[in-house]
Amino acid sequence: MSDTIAAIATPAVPSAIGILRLSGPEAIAAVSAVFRPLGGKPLTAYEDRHLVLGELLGPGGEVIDQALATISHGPHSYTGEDTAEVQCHGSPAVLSLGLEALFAQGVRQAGPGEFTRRAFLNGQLDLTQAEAVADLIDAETPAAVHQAAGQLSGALGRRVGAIYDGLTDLLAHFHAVLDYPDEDIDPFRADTIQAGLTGARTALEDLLATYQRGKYIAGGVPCVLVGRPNAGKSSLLNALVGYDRAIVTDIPGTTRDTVEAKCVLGGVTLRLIDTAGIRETEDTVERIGVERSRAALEEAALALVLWDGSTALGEEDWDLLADARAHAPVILVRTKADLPSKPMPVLGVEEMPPVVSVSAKTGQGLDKLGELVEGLFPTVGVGGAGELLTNARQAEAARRALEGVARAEESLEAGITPDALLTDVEEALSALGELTGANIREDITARIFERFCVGK
Ligand SMILES: Nc1nc2c(ncn2[C@@H]2O[C@H](COP(=O)(O)OP(=O)(O)OP(=O)(O)O)[C@@H](O)[C@H]2O)c(=O)[nH]1
Ligand SMILES: [Mg+2]
Repeated sequence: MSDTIAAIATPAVPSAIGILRLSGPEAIAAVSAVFRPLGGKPLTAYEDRHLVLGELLGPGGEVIDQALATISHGPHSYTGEDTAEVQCHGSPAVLSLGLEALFAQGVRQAGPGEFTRRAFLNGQLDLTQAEAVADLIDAETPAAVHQAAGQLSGALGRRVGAIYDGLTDLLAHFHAVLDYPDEDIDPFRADTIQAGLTGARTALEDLLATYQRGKYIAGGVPCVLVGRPNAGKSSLLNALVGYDRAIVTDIPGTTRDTVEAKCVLGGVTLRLIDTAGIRETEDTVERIGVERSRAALEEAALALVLWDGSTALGEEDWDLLADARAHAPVILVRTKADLPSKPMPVLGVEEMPPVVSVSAKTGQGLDKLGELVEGLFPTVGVGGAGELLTNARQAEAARRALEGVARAEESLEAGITPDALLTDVEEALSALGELTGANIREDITARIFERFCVGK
């Protein structure tokens, strides 16, 4: 039996409404002790999920706010336990007094993600849905919202569940075969098993193929800014994130280490990585910086190659462009568009990446840059929202499942005994079980919920 937890579920800043939340066996009793409905009827006399107007009391029994309260008896609640919520005015002082009053009733402060963790442990959500809760809270773009909302409604869980069910059916065939060890696999069964394994493998390959897109939608596209010293990389980063994240000076070689910041551009979350300007240098620190720039380029899914538009494109810019294109899609960015510029270079169609002129100073061209980014990472009309793999944990589990199925398929073709196949399929099933949380280890669960905020 778990204890009763409480938390302030809204941010600690003055706002119109603030919410106190409780879950556990004493949740309803504790709230009833600190909330006095107007009209005299006790809170417990109201139906579940009915909003009741009343007075919220502080630790000394004094009235601290006029508020709304609601109760839900388990298992018909978010966590599956008895729960209660108080909506009061969003004053951090009111909320902490209210929370203190609840603590006086013997409930304790909830840890990060503890409500959702209880929901998962009580079978209200599978693990992919629980992860979707955190993704939804963190969502910065409409695409991220749609993915997380779909996942929360169970789309990914159902997709994985269908593969799981197919493999479970196959196990039944294996067992039938194993019950008659002296006989060869009857050809009918062998065909069914073969078809089932192939179907599962294809489904898993398709699922794994969604990871790249899902990862970019949920976590952002790693996007490196490269160019010669003074090209305007740090200035562009600052313009895109909207504050002075990186140091800007007119001294070439200002940025030494890589600087990261997130922004949303063209409906796409970018994980921008500003880098040291690339040039030959004798300076030890700067040389390490240049090495880091090249390493960042290798990790990037998008490279913005910048050159100072008030100068002509030089040989070093061309080399850098070629380098960048070997690693990632490139957008060529001509900077300082507010200054008199050299004519745009004329390039052959084939060697021409998309080009845009921008000014970090006036903001000119940033919209166009956004359109180009969106063109490379389209966010609308691509379907599959909610059933993409979005994090490394899910992808790793899906990969192990695929390996198990592929091994079983090869073994069957090679005529290996059914019990060997059985082990491989069981491994695949266990990996899929981890993905949805059906059989996940306690320590891994703890790690997943750590990234949640308190009150969720
Ligand atoms: N007029 C104008 N000046 C700019 C613009 N962007 C950058 N600059 C100037 O160009 C100089 C270099 O800018 P940075 O952003 O530091 O360039 P960087 O590419 O990060 O340089 P390093 O870190 O040295 O590689 C600074 O003096 C900036 O003020 C712009 O859009 N318009
Ligand atoms: Mg810089």
